[in-house]
Amino acid sequence: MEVFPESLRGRLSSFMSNKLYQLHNTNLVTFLSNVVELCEPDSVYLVEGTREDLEYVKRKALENGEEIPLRNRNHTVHFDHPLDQARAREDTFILGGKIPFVNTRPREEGLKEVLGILKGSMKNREMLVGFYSLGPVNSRHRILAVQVTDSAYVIHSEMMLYRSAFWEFSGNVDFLRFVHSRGTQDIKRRRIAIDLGGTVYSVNTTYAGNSVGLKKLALRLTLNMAVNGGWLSEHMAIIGIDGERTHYVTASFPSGSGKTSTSMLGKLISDDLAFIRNVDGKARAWNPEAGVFGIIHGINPKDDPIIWEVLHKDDEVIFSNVLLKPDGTVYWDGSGEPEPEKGVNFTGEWWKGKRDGEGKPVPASHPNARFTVRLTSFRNLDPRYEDPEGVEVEAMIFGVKDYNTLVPIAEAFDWAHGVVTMGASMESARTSAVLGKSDEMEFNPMALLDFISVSLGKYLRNYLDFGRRLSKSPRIYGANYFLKGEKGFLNSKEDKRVWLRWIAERLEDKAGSILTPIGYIPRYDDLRRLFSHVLGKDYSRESYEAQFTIRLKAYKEKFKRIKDIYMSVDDTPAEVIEILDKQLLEIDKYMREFGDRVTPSQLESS
Ligand code: OXD
Ligand code: MN
Repeated sequence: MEVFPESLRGRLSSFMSNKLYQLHNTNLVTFLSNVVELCEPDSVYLVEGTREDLEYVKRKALENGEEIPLRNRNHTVHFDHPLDQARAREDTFILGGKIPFVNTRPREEGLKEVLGILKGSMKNREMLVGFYSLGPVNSRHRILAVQVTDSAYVIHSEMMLYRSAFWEFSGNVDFLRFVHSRGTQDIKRRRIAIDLGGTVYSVNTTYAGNSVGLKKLALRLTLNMAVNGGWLSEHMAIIGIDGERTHYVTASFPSGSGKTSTSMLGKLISDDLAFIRNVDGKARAWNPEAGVFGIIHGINPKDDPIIWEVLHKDDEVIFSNVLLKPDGTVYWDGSGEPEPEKGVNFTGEWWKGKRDGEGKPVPASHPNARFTVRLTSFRNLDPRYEDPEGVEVEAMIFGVKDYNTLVPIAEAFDWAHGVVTMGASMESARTSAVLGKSDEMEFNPMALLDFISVSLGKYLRNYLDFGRRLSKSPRIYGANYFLKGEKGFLNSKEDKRVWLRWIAERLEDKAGSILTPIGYIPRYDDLRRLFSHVLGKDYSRESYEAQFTIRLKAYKEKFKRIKDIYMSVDDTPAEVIEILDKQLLEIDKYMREFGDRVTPSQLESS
């Protein structure tokens, strides 16, 4: 490499130029020069990830008003535009041909538009460049990524959420590319354009789910890489649950339906994302991230003691879209603290009783308000999160928010049954993490529908094959923390501890099960023992019968809906339809014998 193109050289300090030069990475220089020519920043700052860099980025975020300091000097608050409080489904698209369920735009047209909006977007601003590794830096499976942005908040978040890896970019290594500009915050011109070749462009948005490239934008790229490479890139937590020994399980839940709280019940490896590979016949999992960008609504000291502690000690926290109180601390709904009279929130000045233009009450904090923290702040962090070979996955949980149908916990008959009837059949009440109405039931296979970047058929083919190639495939569990009876929720929040312990005991062949048409459910005696042992609670036979009655008719309707969906997808593997048909036949058989519902005691005695 001779000299850098003038466009880039003229914007770098000699210190930065020298650093970049030492990498000898022509791919990187070409990429950065192109972005500079497009976005026209005043200057470029390369963020290696040192203490000084962190101080610099934090100072920038405060100076340009992206973050506001709080009374605790390690805490800040960030606000996103009132119309930019969640992932923007409508404005996010893959560049390329049509894929069912996926928002796509013709490549040339979509690219031209987003590049047009990005043109000159960084004038009078500094362009920050972050260098990261998805996964442990020393892992042979790590994936390198570069974030370019004019937002110090984005880089500050990434410095907490990802592993910095500047010097790993040495030589002509390749990397994923994320180009972001706050733009003018003209929400009508918000665009998030995903080029599966390895680049994502994002503009006129600051909400981290749309702007922090390495999180949900990278997921579209890595999912595509995984499907083509025979591994899995999933929207899953990874946790170690204790029985006689630690068992690692993954947990896939749509945003806002129990994933973060579940990951706090065990040894924490990941709260949101997992890369899973076949290593010598075993499924092994890594967390591509090194921090948590979690929903803060409802976090309270009783139900979430670990997160509460993280948010109240002296470690670094970026709060977003909570209420900033006049005393320089923050408040969020569901914290159990009294609602303040006034403060500042995502709509500006806020007071109790404030209404928006349409007369609707404005909550003190947004339902999708968040916290950004490092994994190392959690006392339940498992040091193996840095294991370059990942942890072995023994079980996978697919969980949904379903008020009417699914039992709290069930075990699949086998890999393919679990993948199809539990993972691929997920339907869940809509989350506040995407813009739009909450609580509508949505088809959301593997909690991934928002992030899928290939056709569902191809995705499922890879999933089924992945398990088959393992010498021992993980067991699969379906979970639902939200089942209701006539008088409301049938379970309390802490019951999930029991379900996890039951899974551990299943893996150790200690707990039994009852065969049902939809999988195996726990036996009453085991649960009574576990409720007493884990929660110190008496577990009544009535509670058990109510929670584990199989609502055959509702299950049947659900699987019919799911089958219709998969029938409409061209490339659904025949096996998926066969398994759904078999599932439906099995339910029919029980319906002929028992009617619309069958209780565990009927099943036990039949
Ligand atoms: C997230 C999400 O932020 O899924 O994790 O929305
Ligand atoms: Mn998520």
